[in-house]
Amino acid sequence: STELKNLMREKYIPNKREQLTRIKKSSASVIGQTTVEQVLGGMRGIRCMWWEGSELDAEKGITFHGKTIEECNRILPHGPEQGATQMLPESMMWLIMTGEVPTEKQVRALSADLARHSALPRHVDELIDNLPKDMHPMTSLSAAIASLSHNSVFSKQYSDGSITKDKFWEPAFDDSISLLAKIPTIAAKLYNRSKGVSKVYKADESKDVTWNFAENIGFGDKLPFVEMMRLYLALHADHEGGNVSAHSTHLVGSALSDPFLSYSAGLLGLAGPLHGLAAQDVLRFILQMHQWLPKNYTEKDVEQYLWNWLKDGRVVPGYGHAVLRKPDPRFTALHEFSSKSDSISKDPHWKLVDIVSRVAPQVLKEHGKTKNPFPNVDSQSGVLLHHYGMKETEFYTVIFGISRAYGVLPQLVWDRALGMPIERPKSLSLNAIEKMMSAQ
Ligand code: CMX
Repeated sequence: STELKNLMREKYIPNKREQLTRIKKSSASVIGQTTVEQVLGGMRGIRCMWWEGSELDAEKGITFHGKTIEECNRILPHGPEQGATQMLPESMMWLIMTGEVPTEKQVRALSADLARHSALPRHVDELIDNLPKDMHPMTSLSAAIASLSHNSVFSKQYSDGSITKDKFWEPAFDDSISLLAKIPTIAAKLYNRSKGVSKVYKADESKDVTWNFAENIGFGDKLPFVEMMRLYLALHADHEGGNVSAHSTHLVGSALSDPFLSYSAGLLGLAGPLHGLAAQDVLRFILQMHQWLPKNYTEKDVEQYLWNWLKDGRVVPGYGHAVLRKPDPRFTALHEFSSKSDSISKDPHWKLVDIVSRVAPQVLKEHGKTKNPFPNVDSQSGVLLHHYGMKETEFYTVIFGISRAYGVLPQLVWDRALGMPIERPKSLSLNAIEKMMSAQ
């Protein structure tokens, strides 16, 4: 991470600061208007937030500094093994932070650095050991990440007054690297603990983060699992700034809470069923449906199941999106990966996911409520983990939580590098809204 930090200091930050100064000169320019519908409708489409690493288009889906998932997977450095074809989350993080594609050498050095910083302080180990074993792992993950704040370089330097505002990004960068290095260790400890396994995390500096994580949770000898996990972690990293996990990290960070506290808040948002928890809900939904369906079921049977589900007033997990109006390209990327794999494409649960992805859009269109009847990333992701033997559905959002850190922490570093202020949008009561409406 030393090279990345030096490049940030010498090249990327001065350039971006210059751009900000230029923009601020005409910052009274109007780029949008706000309607009452937006204020009461979850603030959809209001252009009011700065986010650098990725952009979400309703039709085309996510791009990372203008690059599609397919492009990223082609040009970003892969794992160190012969024949590895999937981008690494470390590579994606470099792209998100700098806007440039790292070299293989740069990524290997970053992986090694993350391995070096992966050990947990004793108090975090002890905290986890004392949490109820049946606590949801997202609650435990968030608590453990918050407790890392105890060792935050940013908090320490801020409170002892040893840094000025233009240098805030430096300890924020160090904390972010430390968090990225330790989150797989925490996740692995939680996973192993839930299975009654006690294991000290060992990270090999010649391997990437995903390989080390897989090794520590007992999947290390299966390259197909590691490759799937690399793709999974890289493509869940960032989805623009307005989603709940990204926005809450950014918001809490704007109060100059350190990266551990900020991301702990982001994880708590990810733990909601309308956001990241959908990953676990989808798999449970698919397993339940599979049990209910007759042995030689048809698309008609699936359609019937979906209607029964909707008539009970429930949402179909893994479908719909606040911004997207087409199938999620992250879904498509995972679907393509699966279709090329002999073993996954023969998995009866994956086959059902595949059939649902063809049947559900029609049913949801007819149901007439959701603005986007297509599958999102969560409708595909869990079944892949399940296929490779990770049957503990509660951990699916934890994997999402490891990944999201690769996207939102670079933004937090940028927030500090450009001296972004505390966020404080204007809120309105219903009375105030009515008054403003009648005055028009
Ligand atoms: N099944 C049934 N109804 C759905 C639906 C679905 N998958 N998606 C949306 N709807 C309903 C909404 O509940 C809402 O109904 P009400 O008017 O009765 O409240 C109506 O359709 C309009 O909603 P929308 O504008 O299309 O969707 P929102 O922007 O409000 O919400 C989302 C987006 C993702 C929360 C929603 O589609 C949903 O609940 N999907 C299922 C959960 C899910 O897969 N979440 C994961 C999203 C990706 C991620 O963040 O990880």
